[in-house]
Amino acid sequence: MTVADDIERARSGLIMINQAPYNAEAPFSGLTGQLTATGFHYVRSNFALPTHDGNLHIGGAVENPTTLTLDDLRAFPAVQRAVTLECAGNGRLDTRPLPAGEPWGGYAVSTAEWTGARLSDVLAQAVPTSDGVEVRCEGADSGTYHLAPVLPDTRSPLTFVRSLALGHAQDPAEEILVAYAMNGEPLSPDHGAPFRLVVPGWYAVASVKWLCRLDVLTEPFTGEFQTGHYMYQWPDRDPEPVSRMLVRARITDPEPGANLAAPTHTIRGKAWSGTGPVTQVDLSFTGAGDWYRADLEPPAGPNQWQEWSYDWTCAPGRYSVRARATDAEGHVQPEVPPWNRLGYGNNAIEVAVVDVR
Ligand SMILES: Nc1nc2c(c(=O)[nH]1)N[C@H]1C(S)=C(S)[C@@H](COP(=O)(O)O)O[C@H]1N2
Ligand SMILES: [Mo]
Repeated sequence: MTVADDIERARSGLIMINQAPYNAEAPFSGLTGQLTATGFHYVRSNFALPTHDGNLHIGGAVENPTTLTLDDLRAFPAVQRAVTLECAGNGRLDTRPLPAGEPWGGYAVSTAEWTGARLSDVLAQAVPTSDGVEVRCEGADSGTYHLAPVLPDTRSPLTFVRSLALGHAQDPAEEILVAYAMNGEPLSPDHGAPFRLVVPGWYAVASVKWLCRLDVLTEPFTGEFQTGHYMYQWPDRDPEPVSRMLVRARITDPEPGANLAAPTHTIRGKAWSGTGPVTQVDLSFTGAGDWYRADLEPPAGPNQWQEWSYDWTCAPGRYSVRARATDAEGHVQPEVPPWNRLGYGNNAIEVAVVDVR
């Protein structure tokens, strides 16, 4: 088995949407369980797979610049957490007019169990100085951006770099991980081997893969993947950075195009939000008007999707089944995708057309 064979095999369960760089959605079954198996976890990479020399350099405005290896990271207290990651472009295909960008349907979302060191512990060892404001997080991947032909502002060679507010990065309660294991195995090349950030609650662009440098900055960071891409460019108001995941529900049973037998079916799904637990999921079957409260499971952990179900009594006919989630901050899914130039954050209510015979 060569490395290339291993990479091919790891991809075989996914729905590929771009060959190089490799981008792929989870299959429908990636959303049905409480966790997504690694082979079904979506992959989103802006550049070709990089080589990584195994070192994590920590510098910038710190008292103890340091270089950590995988073994060093394993020596920190380990945190194991299920975390729902969603690409900010998930659902782009359902927005109109259709923006440029990866044509994600609705399956660029998955939940894996990640193990790693807390970023707060890793930074504490380097001792950020008091004038630090952000942490610049660099991936080992770089190159010419694959969408440069349609997005002229990305024509020069780029490296994948993001930053986090220092207070966010240093807060142990946020449980930001420098993760080295996914579902109990070392990270695969596509998911950021040998280690990556996992930033719970945030659109997964923040979860820098192939992490190779952390630098504490005394000025806010600007860069293509921070202030160019991954900005909501609204038609009618100032741009805003993509940050926490917007509240959203997905239907996982019935499958799309299902033809169900009357008189009953248990509808199931997932719901998540980056701004607190989901507190309510409502279902509708007819279009405008009727909403019925689903049974919602409490969160199995602070950073993962919740399961919901609804015992539906159904007569033969065609139904437009919608599931609408509300979170603890009172955010509710909109009917219409919130349009922005690059097609981020489409959390519009899903409409599943279901035939009952
Ligand atoms: N270094 C690096 N990190 C990255 C990316 C990337 O292109 N390069 N893509 C980001 C985006 S946009 C997403 S949605 C997630 C996807 O993580 P996954 O491939 O493990 O699902 O990784 C993020 N981290
Ligand atoms: Mo993403």
